[in-house]
Amino acid sequence: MFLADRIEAQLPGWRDRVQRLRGKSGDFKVCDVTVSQIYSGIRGVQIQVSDISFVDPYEGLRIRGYTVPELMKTLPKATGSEMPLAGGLFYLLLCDEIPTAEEAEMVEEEWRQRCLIPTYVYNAIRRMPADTHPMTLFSMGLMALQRESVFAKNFEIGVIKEDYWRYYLEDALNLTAKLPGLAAFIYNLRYQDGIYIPPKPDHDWSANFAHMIDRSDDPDYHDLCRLFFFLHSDHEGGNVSAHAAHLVSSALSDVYLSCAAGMNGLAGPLHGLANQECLKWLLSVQDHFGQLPTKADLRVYLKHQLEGGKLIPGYGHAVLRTTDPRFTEQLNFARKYLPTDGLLQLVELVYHTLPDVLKENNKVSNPWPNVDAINGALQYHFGVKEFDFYTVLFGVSRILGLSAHIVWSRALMKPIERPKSLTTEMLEAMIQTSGN
Ligand code: HAX
Repeated sequence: MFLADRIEAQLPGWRDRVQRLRGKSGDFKVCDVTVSQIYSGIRGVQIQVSDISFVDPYEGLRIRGYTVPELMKTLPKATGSEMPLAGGLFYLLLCDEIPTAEEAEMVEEEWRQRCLIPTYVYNAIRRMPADTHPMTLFSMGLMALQRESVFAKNFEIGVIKEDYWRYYLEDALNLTAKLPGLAAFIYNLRYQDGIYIPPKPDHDWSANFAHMIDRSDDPDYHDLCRLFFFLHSDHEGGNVSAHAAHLVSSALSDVYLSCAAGMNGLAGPLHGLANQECLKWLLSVQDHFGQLPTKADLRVYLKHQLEGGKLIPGYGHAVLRTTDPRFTEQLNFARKYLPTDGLLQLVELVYHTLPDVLKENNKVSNPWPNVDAINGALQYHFGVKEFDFYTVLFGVSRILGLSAHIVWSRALMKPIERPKSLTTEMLEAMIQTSGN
């Protein structure tokens, strides 16, 4: 298979490089860990290597070395669209090179061949109570699909460690192929009386999601899906979902089990759920003013909110120290496609007002918008108004990145992760002995 061939060609070089680092520089210290870092979520401690993506505080996300604007220009586009094909992005994540249009289309074709979801998966989801959170249904769908794992079956028979990644790659392709269909099934079951719309063979992966939730006649929404699924696909290895998926896969849990673990992390309010909070907040500002406020009125309102201890969702970031380029790309989309949408005009006005107000508060490390400051407002415009579904959309996209990381972790034969914990008493004794 062409993706396996591309990865295989790079493997000897990568395995040698890691071997050399471990052999020659095994004792080299990357960083020391402080007590406050231990007590604040191992924040900033560099604990793993990922060559797939990196978040630079001032440039934002780089995938395989390319910035978001560079990728918007260079990734192959969907037919008749300016937006990237998800197939080309997945090729880049896995193979470390910008694909040709033909290679991107080959991944899309692989997905078309593998997109059928077994009926038992639908039945398992249908049996859940109607008010189950869509992210729980999504995670359950991934777990139900685990029965199909090619790696788990071959591991039972016995395969050599050097080849594990081949089966992980098969699982990654089989799983990612089914994501638009799984998400659309959950959306239709929860919000559209369980309608079923089969995928179209001439649609790309992203556009098929739009089609399957009955947005066939809206090419602009197809483009938004292409943009959204590209922008949310990866954000290096240290965030909760990436780290959870990586950790679980290190126990040789297959791609389905590992990505479900990642999605359970993404479902948390401090991670993937932030986008729905942001939209709720924007709507409350819109309600408060009744029309687009002046900058001066908005400034007074925002200052009042911050003085009252309100956390403004969509602003700030643990790593970024600039406007998230994923926000900028979505703002460009809004300006071009939806220039008269009142909510998106409010997003832009907040962007021109809030950072200065946040800067006045010295404790905020980053006053700039993150990706969540706009993505809900865009979905809302196109009638996808069910807030609790937004994290599923995020998950569909993020599994592209998670599964690519996992395939490469097995290709480089990374061992099981097993850090060590210690007791408070031990920590106190260590500090006392050191004389601090
Ligand atoms: N509004 C008000 N106060 C803010 C703020 C904001 N948007 N961002 C940070 N602060 C405050 C913090 O609450 C903190 O106050 P305390 O010391 O009183 O606790 C102080 O500024 C310092 O925080 P920080 O160092 O700037 O930020 P952290 O690295 O601790 O946290 C967060 C980063 C993204 C969690 C934070 O900025 C935040 O809560 N923002 C709003 C929620 C949000 O947009 N989350 C989505 C993040 C993107 C993401 O990962 N999506 O998946």
